[in-house]
Amino acid sequence: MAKPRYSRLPGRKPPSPSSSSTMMLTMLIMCTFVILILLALGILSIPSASDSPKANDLSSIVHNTVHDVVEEGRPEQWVEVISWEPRAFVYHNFLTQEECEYLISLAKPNMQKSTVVDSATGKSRDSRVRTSSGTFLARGRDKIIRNIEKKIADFTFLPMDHGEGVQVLHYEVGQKYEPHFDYFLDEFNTKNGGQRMATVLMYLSDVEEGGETVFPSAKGNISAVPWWNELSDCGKEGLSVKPKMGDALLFWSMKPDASLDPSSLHGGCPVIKGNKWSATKWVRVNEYKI
Ligand SMILES: O=C(O)CCC(=O)C(=O)O
Repeated sequence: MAKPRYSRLPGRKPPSPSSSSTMMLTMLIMCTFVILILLALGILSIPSASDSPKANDLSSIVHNTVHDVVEEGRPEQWVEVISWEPRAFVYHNFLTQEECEYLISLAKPNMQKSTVVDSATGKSRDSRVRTSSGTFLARGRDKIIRNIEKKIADFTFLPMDHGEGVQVLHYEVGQKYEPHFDYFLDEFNTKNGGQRMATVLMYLSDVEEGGETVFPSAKGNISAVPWWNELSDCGKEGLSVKPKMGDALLFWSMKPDASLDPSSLHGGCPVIKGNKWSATKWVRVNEYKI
């Protein structure tokens, strides 16, 4: 009869369930202890709701920025969120001084009294609502314009061929553009490219006083902007951006669900002192054929 085989090694007892749970408890206590030490030293922090700025909390906008790499000999570039209703962003030093001067020099010989679109007929007409002068520069007309249009496409994430030609505007003292929408309410103007979904407004000059771009229906605490004390009375009627040469304001006329955004109502305040030059690029939902 075969004999049962026994191991010569001393027998090991399997761990009892109570000893393994004691080990786990000890490890848990040790981990908690380590986390508490890291929290006390400030190496770890618990995110709280008050850390993240609320939408429309304009007092936080100076911190709400994205900085770009600083190129040698070029002013710093950074993007600032100025509002979520409407969605609006300022890209500081978007254009160089040379680009601003180039756009003005191209436009100057062809400036004409600005018009507005009649929402009943869809046709352009003269109006006291808009007293500036302006002209269009054809899309892609030269290398410098194409380079600016490429920068706009990168900023907006919208294709270059969805953009209309840049419209250069000039406002003298007293000239203005009353609050209006950039989207159309007629069919005629949306045949080519569909609705206007975003606007990039580039400031080609500083303005000594007035000339702000104002959003009278923006939601939020409009007086919390850092430049509040520099604004004209018109600028204080809403969320305002003070023109500064080279800066670009991007705002959306449509919400992310593609419905029209009435909070995008905006206007150009009367210039009180100095001159205002700006360049507007309207970007459509679809390709804009030229
Ligand atoms: O000049 C401004 O600040 C506003 C211009 C504007 O509203 C436009 O071009 O649609």
